[in-house]
Parts: sequence; C-alpha cells; structure tokens
Amino acid sequence: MLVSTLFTVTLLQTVSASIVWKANIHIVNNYIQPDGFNRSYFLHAVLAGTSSTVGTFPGPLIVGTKGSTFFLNVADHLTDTTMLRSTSIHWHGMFLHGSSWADGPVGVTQCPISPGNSFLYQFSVPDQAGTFWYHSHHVPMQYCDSLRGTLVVYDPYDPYRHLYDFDNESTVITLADWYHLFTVNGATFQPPTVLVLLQILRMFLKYVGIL
Ligand SMILES: [Cu+2]
Repeated sequence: MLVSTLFTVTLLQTVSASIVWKANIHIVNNYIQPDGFNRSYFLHAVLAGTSSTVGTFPGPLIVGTKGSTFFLNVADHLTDTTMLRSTSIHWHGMFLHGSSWADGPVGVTQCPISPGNSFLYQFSVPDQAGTFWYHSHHVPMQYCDSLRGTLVVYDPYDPYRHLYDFDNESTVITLADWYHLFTVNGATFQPPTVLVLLQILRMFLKYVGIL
C-alpha cells in the first residue's frame, strides 16, 4: 500500500510576509497546490497565516532577536470537519527555559487549542540565535498537511553580518515533503477500505511512519 503512495519533495521558497516576535498566527483550512498538482478537491491543507481566512505553506516567517520575549498568539480557525480541528504549535529547537508550558506538545505540556479559541505562547530567547522552525504538535497529520514554518532569531552582535548582502525573508528556503494523499502518523497512505469494528473484537492497529 505504501509503495504506491505518491509524494513529491518540494523546494519551497517563503514568499509570505514575515511576522515579528509579537503577533497573531491564524490556523486555517484551505486548498493549495504547491507543486501544481491538485491532490484532491476535498483534501484541505492546514495552514498558518496572518489573517483568519488565508494561510500559506510554509507558514509565515517569524522573526525575532536574541534576547527577545516572543508573544505568539495562535488562533484556531479550522473548519474542515473531516479533519482534526484542534491544534497546537511547537517551537522546534527553542530551549524555553522557565516556560516549558509553551512548548506545544499536546498531552505533554498542554491541551489542544479548540476551534474558535486561541492560546498565547510566551517564551524568551536569551541565549539562542539562528534558523529554527515551528510546526503542529498535536498529531503528525497536521504537520504533514503543511502546518509548519520558519522561525529566525537574529543576533544583533552577529560577527559575520558584514559578509551578507541580503538576510531577510527572501533568503529563507524551506525543503519539505508534500503529500498528495491523506497522512496518518507522519506517513502518507492510500485511503483504506472501510474498516469495520465489532465491539467484541480487539484490534491491534499499527501505523508505521516511513519518512
Ligand atoms: Cu519539532
């Protein structure tokens, strides 16, 4: 089944506007064709954006400065009832000293954000600089269905700054898998035949990620 899975590795340059360390991030459903292939007319992507109706893949670039405290309010506007509508965001690589509650993993540090609600992630970055990323940390499906983006922390005392002519949103390149099919547990799969569950039977279902 997995052998027949179609997917592409897509080079995506961030063209969406960047947002700074204090912002609202809206999570929305929309149809996208990042590689020109309309994977399905009924299969939404899960996107981050700067408005309550439009999102992008990758999500908006988030920019801050070493020493900043980030205030990122994530608002859930997900509408597709055939998909998971709750969400959360994990700030990948951030140490989150003293603010592990804002780390994002559902079931570990927080409950999911429910549709129509928001969650304010607040964390300081006193001692890190570089290129990081953020992604859904609810279940892997949203991550693979495009809820991910880049987070850049600039060092105001970067000793190599004089070597760059440009260092802005146009120089961020994201390499990502983009799946043409449903995602389950981090890997794509063909929509299965209908699974009939009987109350008297116990089933050991095994989903295997092969990324
Ligand atoms: Cu991560």
